[in-house]
Amino acid sequence: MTLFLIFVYGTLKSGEPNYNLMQNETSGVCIPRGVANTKEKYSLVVASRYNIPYLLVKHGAGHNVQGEMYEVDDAQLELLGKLESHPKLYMRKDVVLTRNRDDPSSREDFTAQAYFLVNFRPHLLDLPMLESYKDMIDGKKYSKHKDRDVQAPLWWYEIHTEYEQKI
Ligand code: PCA
Repeated sequence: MTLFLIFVYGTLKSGEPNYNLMQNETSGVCIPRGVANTKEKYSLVVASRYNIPYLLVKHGAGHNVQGEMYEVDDAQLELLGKLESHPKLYMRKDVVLTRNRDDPSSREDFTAQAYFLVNFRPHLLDLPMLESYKDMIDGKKYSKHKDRDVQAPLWWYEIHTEYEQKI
């Protein structure tokens, strides 16, 4: 069985709104592998009407973002891909991580995959950049898929350059 190393930085982290997807054993294999930070600085912002966390693909600004690693199988990867609308909205891409950032003697770099926002609108770079996501930061509460307005036209234009506003 092939396993993939995934870095989660947002609602899939333990204690956050979609963490249940990482625990449900019927969906697929999902083994916790500890915490890590991105080796490069990235912009992690909360955006859109639904207060969703996005890791922007451009690096250099922001923080060494903190997240959790999981080893997942194909079935779990497919489940996560659906949640994140990969590859239309988020795109899964390699990211270099550092474990034990605070202890240089045992520091270790390795690569995992994370869900990035690639074609992001430039105004996202003006939002507060987080080092570590938590729901309700600045009073912004995440809306789960089931709580979103299914009648509303696609809102992806708010954050993604490849989508237009439909009135
Ligand atoms: N879920 C994925 C990407 C953003 C989100 O909310 C994660 O936690 O990594």
